Amino acid sequence: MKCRKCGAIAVINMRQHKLALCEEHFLEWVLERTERTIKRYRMFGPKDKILVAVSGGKDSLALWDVLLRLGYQVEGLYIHLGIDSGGYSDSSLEYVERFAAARGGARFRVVDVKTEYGQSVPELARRTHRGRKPCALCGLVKRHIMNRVAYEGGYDAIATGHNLDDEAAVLMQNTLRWQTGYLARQAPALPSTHPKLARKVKPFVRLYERETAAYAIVRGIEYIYDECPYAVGSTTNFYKELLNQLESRSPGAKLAFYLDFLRARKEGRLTLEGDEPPPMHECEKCGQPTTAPGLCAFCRLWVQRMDSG
Ligand code: Q46
Ligand code: ZN
Ligand code: ZN
Repeated sequence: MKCRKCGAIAVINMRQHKLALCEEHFLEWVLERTERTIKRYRMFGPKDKILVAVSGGKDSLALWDVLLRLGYQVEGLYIHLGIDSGGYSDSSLEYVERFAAARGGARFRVVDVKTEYGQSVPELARRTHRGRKPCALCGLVKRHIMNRVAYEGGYDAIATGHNLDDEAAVLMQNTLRWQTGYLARQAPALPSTHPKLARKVKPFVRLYERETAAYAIVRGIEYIYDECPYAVGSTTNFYKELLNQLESRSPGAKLAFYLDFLRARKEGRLTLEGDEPPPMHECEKCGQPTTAPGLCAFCRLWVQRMDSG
């Protein structure tokens, strides 16, 4: 297979785009496609300060690399969740450190949940969720910390490495259950709904997981290969497999599924409940915006922890 641009040996063949590219032209293509996505959805500009949430995995490190190469003002945030008695979280942090060191000390900060709040995410889940999978809780903790760090550090946007496979799987999950509230919030860029909440953006939404992985490999980015142990067997992974079956029969199906959803919303052919943000209050304890008066869901967790422990 040859590169369509220069005729050299191709490193990737993207059937969904009918495009094969060599190393050099593939890297260039990823940069251009990400930049176009950032502009199309008005994610941020060169003057904005971006906080990229990094997990040590391929998507977030590739995103950090792309944003640095595109010249954006970007800094990393690693949230140490204390997964697997620290083993999984410790080794993913090492990948983040190595990545930053290899880029002349790219700036990032670390928030250690246990050090800062007294318990790791699995410990907190054992107490408050009776040992059920910590994912729902983990999502809540991560969102709270990202919002706090972005607000305190004066960042304009929080970027995450979600790729097309992630977004299409969530879209499928939400559609099968007609979760209109969730569907309404599923967007490549979520505007800020409160002065204390930064914009949320996903610059990789138009890249397949296979493409972000290829980018990381071609760029020589070392990343944690294993998934978080709690992700194994998750519903999202099940939907990803289903979509991959569809994709192999019909290349481009995944991309069309997601982009047609965005288009239908933009053109007003699909209106969803939840389009209007609910009124916000500030949490009595941490000051972060919350929909209900009193304590926010994050602060309630720790109060609950003390009661039950
Ligand atoms: S980190 Fe946290 Fe994920 Fe692990 S505990 Fe679940 S939500 S699976 S993205
Ligand atoms: Zn080429
Ligand atoms: Zn709070």
